[in-house]
Amino acid sequence: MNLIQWVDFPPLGDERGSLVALESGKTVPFPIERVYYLFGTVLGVARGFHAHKKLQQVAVCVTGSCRMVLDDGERREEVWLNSPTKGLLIGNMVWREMHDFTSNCVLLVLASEHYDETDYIRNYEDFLKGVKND
Ligand code: T46
Repeated sequence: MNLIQWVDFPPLGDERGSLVALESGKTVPFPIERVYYLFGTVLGVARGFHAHKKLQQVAVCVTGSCRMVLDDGERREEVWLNSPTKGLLIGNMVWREMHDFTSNCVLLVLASEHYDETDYIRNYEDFLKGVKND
């Protein structure tokens, strides 16, 4: 399976502008239990640096851009999130880092579970051990 998996959000546009609908289990491939967004990010400051044991997410930059690094313990790839019509699917047991946020970036994240700090793996060595035991 590809490490980088995009989810397309077709814009429903007309002469007034564009609209994107995000539907649980349809445009988004899991039931959405939580939505959060990152904004007011500080230039030069990176975020993330963790993996999740169970959580699946789709991240979409609704405005601005950032660079997302994904790492499954064997492969490390990076992509730019810079379109409100393209979401990045981030599976469980994938290390993620977010870099180079533009000052206007709003990163919307759709999550398959409620917030649970015990689902986070925040140490890279622990993540690699977890991947091997999976
Ligand atoms: C992820 C990337 C893309 C909550 O209380 N509830 C929440 O739903 C979330 C997401 C965070 N928090 C608290 C936990 C921390 O005290 O908000 C604070 C900042 O969270 P964190 O340092 O984990 O933020 P990021 O930007 O490093 O990571 C976040 C998500 O936590 C993570 O799941 O995949 O965005």
